[in-house]
Order: sequence, then structure tokens, then C-alpha cells
Amino acid sequence: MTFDDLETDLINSNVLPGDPYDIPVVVQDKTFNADGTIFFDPLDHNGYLGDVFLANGKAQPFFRVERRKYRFRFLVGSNARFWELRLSNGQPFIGLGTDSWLYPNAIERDTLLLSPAKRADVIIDFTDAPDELFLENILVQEDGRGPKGKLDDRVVEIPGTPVIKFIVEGPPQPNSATADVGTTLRPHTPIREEEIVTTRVFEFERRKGAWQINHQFFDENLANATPTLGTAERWILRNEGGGWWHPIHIHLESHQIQRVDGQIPPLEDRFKSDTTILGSGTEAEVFMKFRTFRGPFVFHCHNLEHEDMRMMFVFDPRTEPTPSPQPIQQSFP
Ligand SMILES: [Cu+2]
Repeated sequence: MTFDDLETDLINSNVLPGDPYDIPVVVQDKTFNADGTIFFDPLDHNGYLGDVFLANGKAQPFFRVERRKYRFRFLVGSNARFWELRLSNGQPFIGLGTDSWLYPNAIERDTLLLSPAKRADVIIDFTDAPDELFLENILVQEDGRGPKGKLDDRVVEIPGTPVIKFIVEGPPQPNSATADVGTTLRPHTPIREEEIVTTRVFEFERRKGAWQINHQFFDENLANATPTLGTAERWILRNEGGGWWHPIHIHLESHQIQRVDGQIPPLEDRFKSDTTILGSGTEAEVFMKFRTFRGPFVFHCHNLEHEDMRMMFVFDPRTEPTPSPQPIQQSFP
């Protein structure tokens, strides 16, 4: 089957209110039964993978674009698949932000490495693009563990797996999207080392046929961590390995990645995010500041099957310094 056999318009039957040049896109992977219903095995706790890629719920979608800049807000809505998205002509993206936050300045991004729950806010400039190009995935993943590797992201002659076909039409258009690499966006205030009052270590691993943090399953009545409101903490997020990847999603606040396996992270990960990708055996050091609300809140692996099989912890910011763990003070809504 080719894109021409089964073309569906990405946008026209699926328009959200707003700017026609500011396009939300959810990418997912699904497996379908012969009758077109979605196949799902509730006993598979490793992580669901699909063999059909969807954008905004559509298989093999196309999107007609003018020769100008468009803003895309990508969200990964897959259960367990990781993606590295690129444009088939090798053209970079202009990165505006990640997860819910803008960067201090727009940056160039050759590819977008994304896990379940991660978002990428980018501009694609179609002004000089070929008449047809694809958004494609270059990660190779065969099971819920995580990607096995990737196609060479610099060799555009080896195509990735298409996600969206762009049909680029008409002459170059003037447009109001003035953002370019380097454009000032939103000031960034780093959390400083001197602000850190507590370090906590969280180890993510497969045990007893399910998924644990620090050798414990999720307990909704237990606050595993009780930070003090108004303070900042260092959290060490450690993946115990086995080939498993875990995207760690922390609610309530952004966190700021300091190091991944001792190294400064790539530029696109140095600011605010709420989901940090832990490759197998990887350790990330993040800073987080508890500015606003008492809990309880959760953090968890965003591989949905890992999360549902209890790889989740509770943190419950308190007004006074409190040793942890503690029983939670108020129940989840
Ligand atoms: Cu996981």
C-alpha cells in the first residue's frame, strides 16, 4: 500500500480552532484487526507497539502547504514507541520549545527525538522545499523495550518510515512568522546548584514481572517524597537497564536536566521539560523547584504499560520540612 492508495487529509476534517499555519499533530502507532478495530493485548505489559503510523488519528495522511513557514506542535501519543522525526529532504527544523515550554532562543534541530508524552514545538519552512516531502521516523523499534537503533539520520537516500506527506504548492508566500534560529523567545531562569536542599535517587527497573521504582510498586496512599514548598531539589533518575527505555514524566512542575550519564545534555534538553528519556542503563540528574501547590502529585514512566503496571511514585510538597515517605494528607481527586 502506498500513500497514493490511501490518502486522507491530515487537517481538513480535523481542524482545531486557531491559526491555519499553527498545526497540532499527535503521532501514534496502532495495530488493526481485519475489521478495522484496534488490536490491543491487555496482558502485554512490555509496551504496545503498532505497525501503522497515525497522525491526528489518520493513516498515511497528506497535508497541502504553501511555500512559507508553518508552526507544528507535535505530541507523541504512542504507548511505548520512541520516535526520531526528520524531514525527508534533510532540512532542519527551527526548534521553539519542548514539552510545555519555549526555549530562550529558537534553535536548529536536525531531528526530533521523542518518547511517549514528549512534545516538540517547531517551525518548518517550506519556502524552498521540494514539491513533495515527508515527515518520517528513523528509529527502529521491534518491541516495548525501546529503539534498537536508527537509520543514518544524515543519509536522506535511505528513507525513514513516512508519517505525513507534505504537498508543497504555489509560489513563495510572504508570511508573518518571523521566528528564525536565534530569535529571542522566553527568558530562562536556571535553578542554581546553591538552591538545592535535598537529593533524591529513584531507580526504575523491571521486577517481579512488573515495574518498580526503588524496589516498590505504586501505592496511592504513600507519599514517597515530601519536598518542601519554596525549595529546589536534585533528583537522580536511574534506569537499571535490561534494554528497557523509560520516559520519566514528572507532574506539577518543569524540571531542568543537568546531566545525562555525567554529560551536559544536547542543547534542546538543557531548559525546561516534564518528560526525560532514560535509555537503557542511563542516569539523568535533574533540578526541580516546588513553587506552588501542595500535593499529592505523581511521577511515572510514560510507557503506558509500565505506568499501568505500577511504575509510578507519589510526591507531595508540604509547607514544612517533612521526612519521607509519609502517608498522603489528602486523597487524589
Ligand atoms: Cu518504562
